[in-house]
Amino acid sequence: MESETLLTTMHWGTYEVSARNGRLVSVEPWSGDPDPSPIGRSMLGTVQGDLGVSRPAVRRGWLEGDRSGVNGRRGGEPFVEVSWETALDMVAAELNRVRAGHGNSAIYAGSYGWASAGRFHHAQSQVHRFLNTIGGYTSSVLSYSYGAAEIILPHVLGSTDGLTGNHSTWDGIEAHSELIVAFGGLPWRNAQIQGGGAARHEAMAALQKAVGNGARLINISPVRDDAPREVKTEWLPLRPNSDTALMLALCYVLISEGFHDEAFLARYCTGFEAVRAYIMGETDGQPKTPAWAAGLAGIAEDEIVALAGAMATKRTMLMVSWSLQRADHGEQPYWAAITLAALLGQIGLPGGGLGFGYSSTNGAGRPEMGFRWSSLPQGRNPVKDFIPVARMADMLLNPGSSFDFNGAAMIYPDIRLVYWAGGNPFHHHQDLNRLVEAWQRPETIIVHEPFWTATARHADIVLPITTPLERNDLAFSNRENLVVAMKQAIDPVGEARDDFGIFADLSARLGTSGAFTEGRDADEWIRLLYEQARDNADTAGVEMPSFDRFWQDGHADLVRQVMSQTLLGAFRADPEHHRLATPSGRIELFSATIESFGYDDCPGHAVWREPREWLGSDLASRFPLHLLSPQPADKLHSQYDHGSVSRAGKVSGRAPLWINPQDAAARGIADGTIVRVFNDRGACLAGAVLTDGLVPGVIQLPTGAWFDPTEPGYPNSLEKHGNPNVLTPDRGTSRLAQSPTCNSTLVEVSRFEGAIPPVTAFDPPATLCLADVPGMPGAQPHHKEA
Ligand SMILES: Nc1nc2c(c(=O)[nH]1)N[C@H]1C(S)=C(S)[C@@H](COP(=O)(O)OP(=O)(O)OC[C@H]3O[C@@H](n4cnc5c(=O)[nH]c(N)nc54)[C@H](O)[C@@H]3O)O[C@H]1N2
Ligand SMILES: Nc1nc2c(c(=O)[nH]1)N[C@H]1C(S)=C(S)[C@@H](COP(=O)(O)OP(=O)(O)OC[C@H]3O[C@@H](n4cnc5c(=O)[nH]c(N)nc54)[C@H](O)[C@@H]3O)O[C@H]1N2
Ligand SMILES: [Mo]
Repeated sequence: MESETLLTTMHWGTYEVSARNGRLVSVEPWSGDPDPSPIGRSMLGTVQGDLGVSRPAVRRGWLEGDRSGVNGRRGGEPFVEVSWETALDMVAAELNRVRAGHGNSAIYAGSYGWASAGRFHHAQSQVHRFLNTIGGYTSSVLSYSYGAAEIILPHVLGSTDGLTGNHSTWDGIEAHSELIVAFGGLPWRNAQIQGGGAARHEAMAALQKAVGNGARLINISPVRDDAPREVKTEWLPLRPNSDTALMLALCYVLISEGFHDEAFLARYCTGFEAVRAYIMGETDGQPKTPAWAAGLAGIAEDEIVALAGAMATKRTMLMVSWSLQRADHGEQPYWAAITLAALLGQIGLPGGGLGFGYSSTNGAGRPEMGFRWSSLPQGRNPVKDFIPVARMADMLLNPGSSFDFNGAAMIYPDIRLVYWAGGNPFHHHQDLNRLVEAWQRPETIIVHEPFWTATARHADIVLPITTPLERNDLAFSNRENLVVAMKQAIDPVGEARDDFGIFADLSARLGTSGAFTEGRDADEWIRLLYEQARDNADTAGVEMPSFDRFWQDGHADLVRQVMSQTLLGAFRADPEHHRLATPSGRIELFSATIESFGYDDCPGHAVWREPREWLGSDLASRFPLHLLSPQPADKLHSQYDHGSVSRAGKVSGRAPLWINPQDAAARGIADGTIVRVFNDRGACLAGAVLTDGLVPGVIQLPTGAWFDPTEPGYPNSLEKHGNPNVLTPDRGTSRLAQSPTCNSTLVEVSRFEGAIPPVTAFDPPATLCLADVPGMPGAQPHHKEA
């Protein structure tokens, strides 16, 4: 085959990919990207490397009849390779057995995860659509990213605008902001990513422009490096999880100095009186003074007073990162930030007000395209059971038990079969030792994966999946005006197939082929999705070329119609005609709805509730370091951790643990020391990196190292690679949102003594062929089918 260069899109960027004689030879950033991400290079050497799942594989114990789960040791047994025919027959039979015996709600297929960019081969859409055609499944709601925000914001602002889209655009910030206060900072590393595909990385240029125009930028975070790259920033270090206390104290200063905007509060908000009485200490006897907050946040009293003064006298934009709500009582910093912004009275003005996640991805602050992209229709799920996504291990461990969620009393369904396509729960879930235990409960676990990740290793049936380079697809993503024809660059690796093809064949076995495929093959679906997007674009006055023209050109650059917007600008201009979708139609600083739920951990207005785990709690006497586990700079979550870009950042093969020199010296730790990080939930190894860019008492271990326990399949063995989720708590934010709290974790760190166990996460698992399993009927020779 001759050499060919094609364009492809990943969540971290758009790349020019070349293959020669069937081998991938280069991955270079697309020339149109002003600030490309290096992550793309990690596809070289991995997509066609030895960690790909090459044939369908079945856990040996499962093949031998182990369905009890309790005695099974998922994660600790070898796999037996089988033919596609055998594997698909097994999957179809299991789906039928579980459906017939327990009903479709016994199938859990929330299947959370990012999978790959590409509209058609979106794994979650595929698995949901397939299961909906056969009677449905227990689903999940919310995300690990911003679950607490997804629940609190609609109560307070009437929607999630300003969280996942419809942010105030950068142009207004560049032109008007005089002060930008960034809670959780604005790290460049996270703005590399755009879900569904990144094209032009522009977030950092926008920040540079805003600061170049004279805006003062303050990074309020325990970590100095949360400042954006190459932008003049002041650092106001604070104790993790204390932002709510700081925000309430800023409100206190505004009120006691008479700086709060009474006209704004009267016209656009309800419930100011209730939250005012709380802030001033009238309801609980504790005024939320700067002195009070200083003791909690570790920021000097006069700095809090000065910051409040600056906010009140300048056009001030509050930027709150998503990370703040991934913590105990994570609803509160968001509600408190809205309360603070309402007191400042600049909501709806360009360069003022607030927004969430400005550099949590590349998209925030870029104008919307003004029309909807199309996506694969998922159909209707007849099963009504669902969970908030992060309650997954709880559900598996406690079938039939009850829990509260956003005003509802809920019951966990009894799950017998788990189906996962496009996610890595052994990356994303908290308290992985608890998950190892919970994961033994179901009768059957089916996973679709391109690579031997921990989730694949903990499955009963693993089906090998292509990466985007091995199939045709189509990329369009929110707030990007580039549409990419993601053409297949190489042959599928081993016997890998795409999720769609697998579900099409399963549908044929289950008699639902017509409903699932609607008679279309993958290329016909891609053309249809493009035509639908083109119709939507056309209605909004945006021109897209014909499909054939587009496919021939390889991409299309669209003209933006919307250029500028301000969050809640229309509401500010005319609150009667642009009522918010809250009960009062206004910003609810007090919510009678939330108050009526009667939750002590989330009452009717923003409050300070001490986190169950933080530097202020008793537990800190045993575990005196607060662990933050942010997103990794050199990859997306766990994806391509085995690639060159991620491996270059490891310390003796382990994830890098940032620690202050003061904390390190007290423990005899030097740069490069292999350390043991531990608490009552688990322990992992990591490689120390000394930096004074962290406040003492705080350490940082990014997520993404492939889970690598010393004794796979058994909880509480030492994790060798530096996966922070063996340490994080599996607790909901509150009874309101039940969302993840990974950023509320206490640990201790010590030098690791003794022989350092090697990392084995990057060794492919042992696989046998069917003929090697004694007593198995239908034994087949171990070779590729014709
Ligand atoms: N401690 C801690 N934990 C966290 C977080 C944190 O801040 N701290 N952050 C959380 C957040 S915000 C998130 S979003 C989650 C992310 O968690 P996940 O989204 O589960 O993580 P990924 O590593 O992106 O997993 C995607 C998987 O899909 C596979 N894949 C890729 N393409 C395809 C495909 O076409 N088909 C199939 N079937 N599979 C495919 C990849 O190989 C990969 O294994 O992690 C959460 N966990
Ligand atoms: N390179 C890269 N970028 C990514 C991802 C990735 O995996 N890799 N994942 C993407 C995804 S799915 C998501 S959801 C977003 C997440 O985006 P974010 O939630 O914004 O990202 P994090 O890296 O978890 O946290 C940002 C910073 O918040 C700070 N922080 C933590 N706790 C506190 C606190 O209590 N108070 C304050 N003030 N600061 C705190 C930490 O120092 C951390 O560096 O990132 C996206 N971007
Ligand atoms: Mo996320």
